[in-house]
Amino acid sequence: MRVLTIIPTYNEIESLPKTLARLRAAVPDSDVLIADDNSPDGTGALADEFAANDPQVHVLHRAGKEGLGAAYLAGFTWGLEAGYDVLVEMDADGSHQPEQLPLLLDGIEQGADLVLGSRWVPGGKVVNWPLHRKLISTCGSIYSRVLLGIPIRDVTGGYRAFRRSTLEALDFDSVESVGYGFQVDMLWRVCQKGLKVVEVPITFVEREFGASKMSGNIVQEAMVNVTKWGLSARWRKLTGRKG
Ligand SMILES: Nc1nc2c(ncn2[C@@H]2O[C@H](COP(=O)(O)OP(=O)(O)OP(=O)(O)O)[C@@H](O)[C@H]2O)c(=O)[nH]1
Ligand SMILES: [Mg+2]
Repeated sequence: MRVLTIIPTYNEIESLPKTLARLRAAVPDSDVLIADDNSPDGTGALADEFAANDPQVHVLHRAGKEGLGAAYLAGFTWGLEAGYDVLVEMDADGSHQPEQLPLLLDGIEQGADLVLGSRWVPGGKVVNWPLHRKLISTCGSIYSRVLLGIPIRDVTGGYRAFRRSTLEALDFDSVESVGYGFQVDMLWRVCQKGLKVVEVPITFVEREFGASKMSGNIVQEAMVNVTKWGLSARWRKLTGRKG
C-alpha cells in the first residue's frame, strides 16, 4: 500500500518540524504532502527545505488562505494523480499523534473504506482541552449522529485515512464547506455511498504552539449544514425521492 499523509498548514512554523520528524520516524513508509496556503510566517519555505532534504516529502504551495477543506481537496487530487492507495489527513499542530497512524492504516488493511481517528469511542482521549471545547465537540457529534442517522461518535475529527477508491467515488467540485464542516461533509458523503467507515481510538492533544483557526463561524457553518443535510435526507426518505 502506498500511503500519502497530507498535512495542511497555515502559520505552523513552530509545530511543523516536530510533527514531520515524528511522522517520518513513526511511519517511514508514508510519503508526506504539506499543503501550505502561502503562510505569512514562512511555513511554506520551511516545508521546501524539508522537501529538498527528503525525497518522500512534497509541498503543495497554494496562493492564499482558502480554508482547510480546499487545501485537503487539492492535496487529495495531487495524491490520486500520483497513484497513492491510501490518503491520510493529519493536522500540523501536534494534535494528531503520528505514532498512532499505524492504527488507522490497520483499519484500511482490514477492509475499511474510511478510518476515523476517534476521540469519543472507548479508549479515545482528549488531552489539555478546556471544557467548552469538549462540549462543542461532543454535542456537535451527538447532534450530527442523530440528525444524519449515522452510527459515528466523532464526526468532526480530522485524523483520517481514506482508501483511494473512497475518494474516487466522491465529487470534490460540489464540496463547499470549510473547517469542521468539511470533515462532517466528507463523512456524510462517504456514509451516503454505503461505504465502510470504522472508528479507532486516538489520543488528541491540544496544540502547544501557534494559534487555533477554529471560530464561531466554523461551528455555525457545520451546524447549519448538518441540519440541512439531515432534514433533506429525511424528506427524501418520506417522499421516496432520489437526489
Ligand atoms: N492550508 C491550510 N491549512 C489550514 C487552514 N486552516 C487551518 N489549517 C491547518 O489545518 C490544521 C487544523 O487547524 P487548527 O487551527 O489546528 O484547527 P483546529 O484543530 O480545528 O483548532 P484547534 O483544535 O484549536 O487547534 C492545522 O494543521 C492548520 O495549520 C487553511 O486555511 N489552509
Ligand atoms: Mg488543531
